Amino acid sequence: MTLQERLHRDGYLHVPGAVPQELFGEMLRAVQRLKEQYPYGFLTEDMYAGKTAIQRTVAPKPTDFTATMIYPNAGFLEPVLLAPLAWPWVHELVESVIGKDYYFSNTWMQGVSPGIGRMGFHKDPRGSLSFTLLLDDIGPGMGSTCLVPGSHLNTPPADFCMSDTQQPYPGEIELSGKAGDILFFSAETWPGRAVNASDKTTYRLFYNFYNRSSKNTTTWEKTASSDQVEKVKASLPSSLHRMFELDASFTDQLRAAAFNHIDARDGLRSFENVLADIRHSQRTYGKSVSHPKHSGHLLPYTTRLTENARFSTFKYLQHMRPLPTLKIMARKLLGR
Ligand SMILES: O=C(O)CCC(=O)C(=O)O
Repeated sequence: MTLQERLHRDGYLHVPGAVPQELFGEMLRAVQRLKEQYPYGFLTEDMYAGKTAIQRTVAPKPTDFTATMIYPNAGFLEPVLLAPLAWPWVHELVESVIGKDYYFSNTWMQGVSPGIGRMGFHKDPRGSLSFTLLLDDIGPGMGSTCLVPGSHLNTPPADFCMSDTQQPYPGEIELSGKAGDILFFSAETWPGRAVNASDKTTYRLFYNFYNRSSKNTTTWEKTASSDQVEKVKASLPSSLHRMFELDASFTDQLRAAAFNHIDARDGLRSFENVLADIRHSQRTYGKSVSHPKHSGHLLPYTTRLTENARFSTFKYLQHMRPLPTLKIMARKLLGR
């Protein structure tokens, strides 16, 4: 089975030893510089609105709202951290999921200190693919991403299926491995984060890509300087520069020329969204999601993960649990 087939089947893919040793040494030195300069990371606000991240002066506590140490735009601060963006095999995998002509949407480094609890299972908007690069050897229970394999197909948002999304779920796995491993995961799975029960802070880099029909901006558009963006582009082959070129009006064109998927953009926690998600799935599973007018592009809020799958409304509904579903319905009725 090819890497692509495994990614499409499972919704995630572990690529051990992905980073050549010499490059990894350089990346670790860059990471060390970031840790020395910003030992506790940053507090971020709405990056899409251009809000500048604030450097933290004290270590976050496990009980803090943002308990992990985040280094937004890490790869724009240290371009060597974006070296994996130059690798053709990475692009083959990204393209196999979100089509050609995607852009690089988000990148950050994250430190998870001992004692930090789980992040709840959720779904993120359709139309994207992410990977993490492990900067430490991270075994189970050491604060890595967890997810339920196969949950990218025929599943409602996690909130409808679990009475407590913070609790472990049967069959979940952790995206753990050795330093230098890369782990892809789809936003359509149920990802979350495992507890860090070890005595060590573990660090990972995150990279996220979007197809142009699903989103028209990035976290770095208003928060990285043009110098930083130019430096990153200069470190990559010119054929890849398009990943850093944004054009909101083209996204509008892609959306306007396609049938309306806008209502099904993600797995938000509302009942309407689940109904829209079912309609969207019925219209897209088992069919080509290629854009009818713009070659290489996908329909808004789709990925190629569903092209060879069959949607079963029965299977989808079977995942839902009565109590959490009733709670969500009650919140809707009470207007909360
Ligand atoms: O690994 C993590 O910290 C959480 C990953 C995740 O759920 C996400 O990026 O959506």
